[in-house]
Amino acid sequence: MTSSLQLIQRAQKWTKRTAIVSNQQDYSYQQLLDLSQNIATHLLNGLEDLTEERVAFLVAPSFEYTAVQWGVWQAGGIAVPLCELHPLPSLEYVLQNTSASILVVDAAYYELLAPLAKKENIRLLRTEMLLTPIISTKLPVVSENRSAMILYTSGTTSLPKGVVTTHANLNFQIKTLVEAWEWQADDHILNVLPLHHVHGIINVMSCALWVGACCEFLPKFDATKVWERFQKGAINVFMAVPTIYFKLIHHWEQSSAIEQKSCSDSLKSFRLMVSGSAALPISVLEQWEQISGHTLLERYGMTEIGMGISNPYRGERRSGHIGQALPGVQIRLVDEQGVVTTDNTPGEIQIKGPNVFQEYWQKPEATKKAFSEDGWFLSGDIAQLNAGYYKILGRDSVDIIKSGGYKISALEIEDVLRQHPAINDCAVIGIPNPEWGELIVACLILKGGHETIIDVAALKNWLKEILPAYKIPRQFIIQSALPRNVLGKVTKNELKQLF
Ligand code: MCA
Ligand code: AMP
Repeated sequence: MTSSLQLIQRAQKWTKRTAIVSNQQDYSYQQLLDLSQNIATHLLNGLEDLTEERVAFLVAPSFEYTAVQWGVWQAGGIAVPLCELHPLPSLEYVLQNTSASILVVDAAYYELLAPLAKKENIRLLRTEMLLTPIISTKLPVVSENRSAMILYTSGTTSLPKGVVTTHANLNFQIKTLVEAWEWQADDHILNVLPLHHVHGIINVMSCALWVGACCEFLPKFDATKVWERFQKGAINVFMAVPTIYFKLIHHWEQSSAIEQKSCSDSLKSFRLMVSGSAALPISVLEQWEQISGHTLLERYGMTEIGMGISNPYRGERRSGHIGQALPGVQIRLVDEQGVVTTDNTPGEIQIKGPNVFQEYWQKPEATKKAFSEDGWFLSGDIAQLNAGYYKILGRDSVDIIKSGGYKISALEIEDVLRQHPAINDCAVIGIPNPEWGELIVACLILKGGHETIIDVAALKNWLKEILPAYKIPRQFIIQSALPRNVLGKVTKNELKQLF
């Protein structure tokens, strides 16, 4: 059966090739097509089309994850991948916010989510149940302009917003990278990234599947396992956030000289190594160059736009710079007066093109605010063009933190901290850190005064019930008051000096 979706249609061209390696098993494109069709039929459950119903799924990175995603799309649903690291309140927020009607979960999460699914009247399905063969029904025709996926991203509001992309957006996001980075059918990429963000879903998994290449999954990042896998051969493309390269370098440095040589030798046959999602420190770029002989290709993206700017695959990869606009993507820099800047003058990165998302889920006001009157998406990142290469200078908001490649809202953490019985007020900031990019830290004003003692371990445990580990502050200081400007706003840059 031919699919109306390009990514899935293309898979018919190379049915015998290996699409996915997971849990030490190879799965062909034919197996992926068959299972995803089976899953679509299960999801439809007699309906002709899910007509953009939201299908949330909590499935480990694996062959099954990909098949569920393709199954949702073929059934006409919107894919809402959930994060395995999220505690129940974060999962509940996404399920309620999207009004998901179906939730697919691996067996490990069934007990946790069954009561919530019952409460929200969501059809709960175990992943393994979707594997049982079923007589396939006719699948709906899904046009390119229909919504395909909702990913959650933090911003300058407390709670994350759902970013809705259409199939046309995703196809374009994939195609521009396939062209720019010369993806080939013989490529074999190792995915160590979580699959609820663009980096893992689009740049790694979907680009590989677009060209008939192979995507191999590790269930989660582990430096020892990554180096072991590199040494076994076959992998020739790798993409990760700077924190991961930092951790791989650290592991290499701890190894014996023989081990180091073997690790470095294994990278000689690689075609491409990419870094993104956060600024790549020049020290990491240089150390990796020494270890691997590769100059990391740094690129810039956002959940709302996929990738927008990239250093070239061929040609100079300039350290400390993110490169040039990708094919078909328009970029301009605009200063505080609304004037488009010229070379060497800072401005906000604004983006236009078929890559740009459709809307924030059920947030028309936020969507409107995210665009200029003439239709450019306002990134909030400040950059400057230096002799043909963009360089990121910072962000227009101190309330957005990038840690480990995750975008985190300081306001969300502050709102949670203020619910703690001992905390009167607080301010959360990110401070520069070589490993994590930014480290989350918090300044607390306690109800009992600044001489009160608070059990930090207990506070962290309390936070872990509500927030994922990567959003938990790593350092706390107690003050009697927060520094504020004449308007009463906390002066976070001043606060940074305290840490
Ligand atoms: C975890 N830990 C941290 C942090 N995260 N400490 C400080 N800061 C953090 N941010 C601590 C944990 O609490 C734990 O400590 C220890 O580190 C190990 O935790 P674990 O979860 O195992 O960490 P890890 O596996 O080493 O995680 C590091 C990681 C992960 C692999 C870099 O953060 C990651 O997968 N990041 C990628 C996120 C991503 O894909 N971003 C793309 C979104 P303890 O042992 O004390 O408890 S951006 C995007 O998609 C746009 C479009 C783009 O441009 O790409
Ligand atoms: P997210 O919302 O998780 O998609 O994160 C997008 C943000 O990550 C961007 O707005 C940038 O602030 C940041 N980012 C992505 N790539 C880079 C890069 N190469 N250098 C600096 N910041 C980056």
